[in-house]
Amino acid sequence: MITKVLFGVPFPTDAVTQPVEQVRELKHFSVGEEYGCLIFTCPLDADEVVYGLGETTGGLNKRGGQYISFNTDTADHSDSNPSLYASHNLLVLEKRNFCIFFDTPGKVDFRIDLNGSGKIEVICRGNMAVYQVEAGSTYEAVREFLAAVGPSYLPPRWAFGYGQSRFGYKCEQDFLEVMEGHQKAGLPLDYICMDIDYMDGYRDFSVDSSRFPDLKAFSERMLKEGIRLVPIVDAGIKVDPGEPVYEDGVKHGVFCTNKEGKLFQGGVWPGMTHFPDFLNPKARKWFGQQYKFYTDRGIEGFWNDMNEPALFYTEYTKGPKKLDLALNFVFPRLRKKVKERHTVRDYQSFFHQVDSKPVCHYDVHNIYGGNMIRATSEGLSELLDHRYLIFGRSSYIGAGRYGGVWTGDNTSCWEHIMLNLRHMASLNMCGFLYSGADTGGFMGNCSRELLLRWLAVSTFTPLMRNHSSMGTRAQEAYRFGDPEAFRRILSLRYRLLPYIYSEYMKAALRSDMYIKPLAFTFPEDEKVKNIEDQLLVGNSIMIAPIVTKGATARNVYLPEDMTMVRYDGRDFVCTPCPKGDRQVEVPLDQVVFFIRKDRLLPVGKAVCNSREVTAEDLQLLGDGKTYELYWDDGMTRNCTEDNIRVLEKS
Ligand code: MIG
Repeated sequence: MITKVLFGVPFPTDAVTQPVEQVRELKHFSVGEEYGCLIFTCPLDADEVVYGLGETTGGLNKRGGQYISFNTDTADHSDSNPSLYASHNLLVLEKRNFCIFFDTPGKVDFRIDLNGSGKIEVICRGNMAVYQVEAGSTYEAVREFLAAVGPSYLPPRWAFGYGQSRFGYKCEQDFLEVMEGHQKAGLPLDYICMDIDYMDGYRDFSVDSSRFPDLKAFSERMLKEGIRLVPIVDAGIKVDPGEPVYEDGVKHGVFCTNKEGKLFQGGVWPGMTHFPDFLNPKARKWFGQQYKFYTDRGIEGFWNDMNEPALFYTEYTKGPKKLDLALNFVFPRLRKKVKERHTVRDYQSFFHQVDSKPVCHYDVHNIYGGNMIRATSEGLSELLDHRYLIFGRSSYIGAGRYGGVWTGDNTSCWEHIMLNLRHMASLNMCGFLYSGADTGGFMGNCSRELLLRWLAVSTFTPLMRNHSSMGTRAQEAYRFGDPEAFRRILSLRYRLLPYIYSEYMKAALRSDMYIKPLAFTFPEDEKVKNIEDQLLVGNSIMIAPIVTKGATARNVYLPEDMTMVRYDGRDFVCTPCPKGDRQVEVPLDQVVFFIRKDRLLPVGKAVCNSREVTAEDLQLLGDGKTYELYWDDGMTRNCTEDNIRVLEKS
């Protein structure tokens, strides 16, 4: 059962869309007040596991950490950093079959058994709703929460293909090279992302015509080869008198204002920009309509970046650049402090219009990014009559109805494969089904071994995109010598596509998670509670990937009898395995995963593009009897249970 408790008059975040009964008391948590803040406290048993918080650092079990919801553009994804790009204020108390959502657009400080305190403390400002769900199991509690949030975003089928990206692709030639590189090496591909260099002077809704003389013709040419272009769109609109998008935005009053009542200016890639007031429906509408620039040119997939919003400086904190660099060099710590102070000041210095009243950005900071995704999604749903791809960087719970997320600027290191796994499970609890990390890592140089192992993990995440930063080693799968091992791993993604697509769509239609921790399915098994490197993907598969450098084998715990599947690039070798621990060899060019007891896994043919994937002649692996397959044309908006049919093992 889901109920809510109000503290003051809550700010409407639109996170929860279904009606929820209001009650007076919170379960499990007591509430105090100090220095104008609310403090929610819940004592924890020694063995209690706490899940949740979506995209945060730390373990899948959040115990022992501090997490601050305050959307931040940061490349530090280590456990000592309390804030990443998103705010997903949901805690899941596994032992109590209970989850609780602190629905406030401002900063929230979560201290979960911090320094062995033996309790959860949540500190934030009032004027908020707190939602709580009690159910017969943890899994049911989360599903009831997801139902209250509302149905997940539905991407087109091609969005489940493999995507290639790099901060540094500039002109047509670069994109052709990437396409041909994959084709020549026999590697599948569905889309290539266009990073900020496609734009004219980093202006949204523009293209550099010296690099792309005819974007429409180019996108059509790529599409003939099955490759879609997926441009980036940033939050800020360049201050640019005389330029139509800018002038139109000014004319329609869609930008945030400053203390003086003028349009606020913040420095990002294009130089000074105005920030669309995504909290205002009129501004969302305006921004969404601008995508016509791309849809007119045959483009139907996008990523939204810098929507925390990231600020390099503002009209109030623009200091001399040289001094800033020098300070960073000599006193990096001091510079960090100065920056932090600037961030607060910057976010306090601009305003939104909510119901015709000014609202300080700082107080509603965490819902800005998600509302950019919403603006994009609502615009595209008017411009197109079928599904489109959209994923963003910054988000708040509820944005999962409008699009997906990627987890930002990670690093080419082994720890971040683990972080990727944890994020997937935690994001799914918060309604972000379409998600994934920069496969291979964004910062730093990726090794062949790391990329192969990472691809073997991303094979199971809805968003499977290889992305890296300029200045790092080229990371396309054909750049590491003999591509055979990459071909083997990537072919698995396309052979599993009918399953991945089907499980995703069923999860979305049924307020379910696509990826979940083992404990959600095996609540009685004490051993699975702290397993973070094995996850359930859909309802048939358990994965247990290699996440350590140099390892060629690992221990896997099977909570029930399962079928082990070894994919060597050609055949699926199935071995029945009894419940319990097992040492499993996984050579670098293979993927091993498990099919659950009494379940089936449909697999298709190895193809090089999602348009060649069909639901015909699927092979059924595993010891189950039936499989419910969701299938449609991959584009229609008419996604219902009617598209599900039952496959039987003969
Ligand atoms: O300030 O567009 O997270 O994926 O390649 C950096 C350039 C801006 C950050 C994104 C990253 C993207 C990069 N962007």
